Amino acid sequence: MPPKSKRYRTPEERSIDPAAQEMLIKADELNLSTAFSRAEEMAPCPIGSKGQCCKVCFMGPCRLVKDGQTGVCGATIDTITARNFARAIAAGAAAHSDHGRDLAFTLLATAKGEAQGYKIRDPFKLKKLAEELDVPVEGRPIDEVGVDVAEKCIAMFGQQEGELSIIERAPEKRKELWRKLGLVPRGIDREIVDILHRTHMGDDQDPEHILDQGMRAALGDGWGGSMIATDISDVLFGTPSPLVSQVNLGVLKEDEVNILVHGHEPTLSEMILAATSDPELLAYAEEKGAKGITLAGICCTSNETLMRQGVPSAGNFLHQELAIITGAVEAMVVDVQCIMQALPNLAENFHTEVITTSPKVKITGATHIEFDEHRALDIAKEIVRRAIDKFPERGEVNIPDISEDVIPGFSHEYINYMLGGTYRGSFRALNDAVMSGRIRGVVANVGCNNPRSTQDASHEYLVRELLKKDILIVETGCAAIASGKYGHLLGEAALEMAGPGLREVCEATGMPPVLHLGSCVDNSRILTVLSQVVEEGGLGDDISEVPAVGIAPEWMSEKAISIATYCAASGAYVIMGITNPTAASEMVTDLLSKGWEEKVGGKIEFVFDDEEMIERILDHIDKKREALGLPAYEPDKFGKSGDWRMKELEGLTGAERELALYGQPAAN
Ligand code: BF8
Repeated sequence: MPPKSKRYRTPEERSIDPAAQEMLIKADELNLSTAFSRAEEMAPCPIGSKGQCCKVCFMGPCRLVKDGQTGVCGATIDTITARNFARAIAAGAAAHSDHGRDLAFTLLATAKGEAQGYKIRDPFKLKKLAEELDVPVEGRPIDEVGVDVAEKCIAMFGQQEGELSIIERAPEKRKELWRKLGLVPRGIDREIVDILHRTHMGDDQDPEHILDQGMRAALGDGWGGSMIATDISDVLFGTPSPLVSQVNLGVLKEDEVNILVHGHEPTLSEMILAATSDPELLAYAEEKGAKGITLAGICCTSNETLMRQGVPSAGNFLHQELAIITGAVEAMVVDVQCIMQALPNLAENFHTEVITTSPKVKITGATHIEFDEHRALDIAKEIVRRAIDKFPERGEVNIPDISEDVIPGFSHEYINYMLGGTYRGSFRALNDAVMSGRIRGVVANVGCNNPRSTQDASHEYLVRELLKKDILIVETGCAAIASGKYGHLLGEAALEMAGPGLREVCEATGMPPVLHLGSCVDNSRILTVLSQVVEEGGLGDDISEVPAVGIAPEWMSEKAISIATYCAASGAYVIMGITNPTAASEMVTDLLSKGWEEKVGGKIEFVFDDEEMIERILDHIDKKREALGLPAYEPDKFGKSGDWRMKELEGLTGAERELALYGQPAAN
C-alpha cells in the first residue's frame, strides 16, 4: 500500500515546538496524514491564491492569467480580486458575528431562567453594557436587565437603518470620519448581506467601492458582532483576570480521561468543565480505571476557558491533529470554526471519539450530540460519560512531556485596574510610558498557525525581537497560545527579554510585557483598549495616531481578513504574513495599503519576511511618535532603575556595592 503521507520537511522545519515535532515523527512512523503533510503534498493553487479566479457565476469559473484578460462578463482582474477579498471579509464577519448572536440568545435564555446551569457571573459588566444601550438599570432585578440587554443585542444583528450603537465606544474623530465616508454599519447582518449582493454577478464593479463596503461589514464585526461576543461572554462566564495555567500537549494526563474542547464558543465547554467535577462522573471514571478527568482546550474555545477558568490549553490550530496522535484523548468535542475535517478520519486510528455539538456543524464520521442551552448541563454530562466509556479502549499512549506555565486573562478592565487600582484605574501609566519613550509603541500579535510556514516560528521570533526593542505586546487567538508555549506569557520570563525601558515600566506597574487578551473575538478588546488610550489623552485624538501596529504573521482564516480590515478601518496599520490574496491586482494591493491609509488612516500590507516586518513596524511606530511630537525613541535612555539593579547589587560584597553605587567607598 502506498504511504498516506510523505515527509518533505524535517520536523524542525514543520514546527519549532518540540511537542509538535515529537508528534509529527510519530505521525510519519504511523503513516498518518496531517495538515503538515497535506500542505507539503499539495502546493497552493497559483491562481486562487492571488485572487485571480472568479467563481461568482457559471459562465466561468474564469481564471485571468494573461495581461489585460477579462472574465466572460468583462470583469477585470481588479474587480475580481476586490470581490474575492470582500467575500472573505463577509465570511469572516459572519462567523464572528454569528458567534456573538448565539451568546446573546444564551444570555436571553439565562436571564429568563431557561438556560440550565448558566447564570450572570458579572452583573457589573451587564449594568455597564445596559447603560451604554440605554436599558434602565436602577431598581430593576439583574435578570430583567439581562433580558433587555440580550434583546437589544439581538436587534443589532437585524437592524436595518441608523448606526450600530456600540460604535459610540470609538473616539469622536474616528466616528466623524466613518460618518463622512458612509462606513458606519447600519446593522451587523445587513452589511454582510450587502457584500454578498454587490459581489453577485453584474453588480458592484468598482474595486474601491466594493472594498468600502468590505470595511463597513468588517466594522460591523469588530465593533458589533465580536464586541457583543466578548461582552456577553464576560457577563455570563466572568470578566477575565490573570490566573495561572499551562499550555501544550503535556497537559494531557496518562492516567486520566482526557477531554478536549475545540472551536470557539465558551458556552458548552463551560458546562463540560462543570461536568468534569461531578462526583458521580468522577466515580464512574474511577470504575473504568482512570484516576480522574482532565479537560483541556484547542484553539479559541481554549482561550475562552483558559483565561476565565484556568483550563489548560493543549495547543493552537495545528495541534488539533497532533493531540489525537498522542493516543490519550478520549473525546474531542468541537463547536464552530477552525475544526479540520480530517479529525474523524484520523481518530479512526485511535480510540478517540470526535463529537460535533453545534446545530451548524456536522462532520461525516463524527458523533453529533447537539447543544441546547436549555439542557446544557445534561448534554455536557452525557458527553463526559461517553468519554469515560472510551478510556478502557486506549492503545499506546505517547504524550510529549512538554508544557509551559502561562498567565492569561488580561481583559481591558483588568489592564485598567492593574495600572491604577480600583479607585483610580486608568490607562494613564501606559500612555505616560509611551509618551516618555520607555515603551516605544504597542504591537498586537494575533491570528493563526498556517502549515505553509513553520508552526509558531514567526510568532515566537517577532515577539522576542520586538520585546527587545521596548515594544509592549498584546495577543489573542492562536498567536497567544504560541507565546504561551515559549514562556512569553510568564511575566518574569518575558521580562528577561524586554528592553530596558519596557522592563522598567513592567517592574513598576506589575504589568507583564506580553498580555494575553483572549480569543479571536476578543480582538474587539484591542479596539476598546486603543479607544481608551486615546480618551486618556497624550497619544492623539484618534486610533490612527497611536504608535501601534497589528500583525498576523501566520494567518490562514477568512476571519483574519475581517479582523485586519476592521482594524485598518479603525485607523490601525496591519501587517499580514504568509500570502497576499490580492497579489493578482497591483491596484487592489495598493488600495488596501496607500489607498486606505489616505482614506481611513489605517492600512493592510502583506509582508513575508520577519525582518522586513520588524523594520516596517518600527518605522511606523517611530513616525507616529514623531507626528505626535513625542521624543524620538532612544534604546539606552531608560533602564537605570529597576529590579535588575537590585539583583546585581545583591551579588556584591559591601565594599563592591558602595563602589557600584557611589563610584567610591562610602565615607565612614
Ligand atoms: O479564531 S487564530 S486558527 S482558532 S481563526 Fe482559528 Fe486563526 Fe486560531 Fe481562533 Ni482566530
